[in-house]
Amino acid sequence: MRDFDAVIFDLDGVICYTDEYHYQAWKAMADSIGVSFDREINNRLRGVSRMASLDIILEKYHGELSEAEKEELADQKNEIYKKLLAQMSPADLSDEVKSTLDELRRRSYQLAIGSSSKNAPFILRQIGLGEYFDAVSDGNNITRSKPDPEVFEKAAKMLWVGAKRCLVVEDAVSGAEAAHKGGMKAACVGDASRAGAGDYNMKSVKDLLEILP
Ligand code: B16
Ligand code: MG
Repeated sequence: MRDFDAVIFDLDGVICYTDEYHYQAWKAMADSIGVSFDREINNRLRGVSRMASLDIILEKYHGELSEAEKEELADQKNEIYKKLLAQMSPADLSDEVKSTLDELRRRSYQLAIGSSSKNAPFILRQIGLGEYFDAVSDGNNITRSKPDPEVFEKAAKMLWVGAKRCLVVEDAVSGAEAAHKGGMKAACVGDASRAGAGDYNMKSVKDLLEILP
């Protein structure tokens, strides 16, 4: 018997890469209020929700901001970010990721997205995967961000698959932690793989084909 029935993919850092766009957009916002922001701080924002990311950036801000002012700054960043996302196209989906997804589908696994991003549906449309997944759980249907397991639990529920039968694919340590808290196993790439945060720590997404017969 196989160990899993469904695979839940994180989006940013697993299916495609939008960190450079996040960086440019946060940098423009930070510059506008005179806060220093660099790639090291940007790395801490991986898998973190938009408002929690803003709080990290504002650690260097000397002053008081109301909740409304913070919302305004987050909106400002998101408008810049969306303009950058509009440049994305199916060419931003690698052959490796697409062929791995297709092969997993051929092997009859259910495939879902579990992303913190509220822009997930837009990004998926941009890269040509708008109608591809059996379920999309993202920043629009959750109230708690990773490492809380909510986003993955909701994806499993949409698929009608129990937590133990789901494998989560993540690039962020907080995402692997979220999978574990939700009673799921995690297969990691990138940062999370280097940190040994997964039950499987992979070199790249295609290694899933060894884990999932
Ligand atoms: P948004 P993931 C995450 O996506 C990003 O890694 C993180 O940097 C971002 O702050 C978060 O989405 C929220 O994104 O502002 O578009 O709602 O890795 O969970 O797919
Ligand atoms: Mg990610």
